[in-house]
Amino acid sequence: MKGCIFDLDGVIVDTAKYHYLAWKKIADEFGFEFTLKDNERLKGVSRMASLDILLSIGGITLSEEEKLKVADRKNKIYLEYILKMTPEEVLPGVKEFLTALHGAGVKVSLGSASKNAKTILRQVGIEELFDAIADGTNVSKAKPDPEVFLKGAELLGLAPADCLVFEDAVAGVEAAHRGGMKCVGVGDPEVLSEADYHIGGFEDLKMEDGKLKIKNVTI
Ligand code: B16
Ligand code: MG
Repeated sequence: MKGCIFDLDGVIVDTAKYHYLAWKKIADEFGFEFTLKDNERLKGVSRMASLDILLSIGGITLSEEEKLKVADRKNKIYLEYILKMTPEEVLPGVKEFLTALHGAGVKVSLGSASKNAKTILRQVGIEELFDAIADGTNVSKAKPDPEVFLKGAELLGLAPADCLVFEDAVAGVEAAHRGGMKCVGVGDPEVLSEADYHIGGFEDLKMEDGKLKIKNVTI
C-alpha cells in the first residue's frame, strides 16, 4: 500500500447532518416531510441526484432550470452550516491516522462527490494533510463509477492497485473495487459486507514499522 484515498462525508467528518438540515429546509418550503431515514438515501449521492430523490419523495416535478435554482439555494443553506464547522468535528482518530500515514511516507488523497470538499477540509483544519483532492469539482461520474478514486490515484501518481480506499457507503465500496482497489468499510460491517476490511472508527487502525494494522491484521 503506497496511498490511501478517503471518502469525506461519513469517513472524515459527519456532514450528512448538515446536508439533512439544508434539504429539510427545502422540503419544508415545498410543504412535505423529509425524514432522517429518507436522508440515508442521499449519502454519497451527488447534489443534483440528491435533489431528484428529494423531489420524488415530495412528488414534485420541476424544470431543469428550476432544479438548478433549488440546488443552488440548498447549497447556500448548507454552506452556512459548513462555515461554522470546527476542528473538533473531524471524526475521532482521523487526524492522528493521517499524520501517521505521512510519517510512514504513504500518500493521501480525498475521493469525495462533494463540490464543497476543499472548503470543508480547510474549515476543520486538515487540508494540509492531503497530497491530492479528487472531488465533485474535478470528477463528473458519481460512485459506484470508479472515476473519483481513479482520479485520486492518478493525482498521487500511483497505480490503483497500490491504493487503499476508506468508504462508508455501499456505492463507494463498489466504486473502489471497480477501480481495482481494496476497500476498508467504515461503519456497519453488515451494510458494508462487500468491503475487504472493516473498522468501526479510526481508533481501530495504527501504523507500525511503516505497515498498516487493522485490529490485528497487517496490510
Ligand atoms: P455537495 P461524499 C457526498 O459526500 C455526500 O455524502 C452527499 O450527501 C452529497 O450530496 C454529495 O457529497 C455532494 O455534496 O452538495 O457538497 O457537492 O460522501 O462523497 O464525501
Ligand atoms: Mg461518504
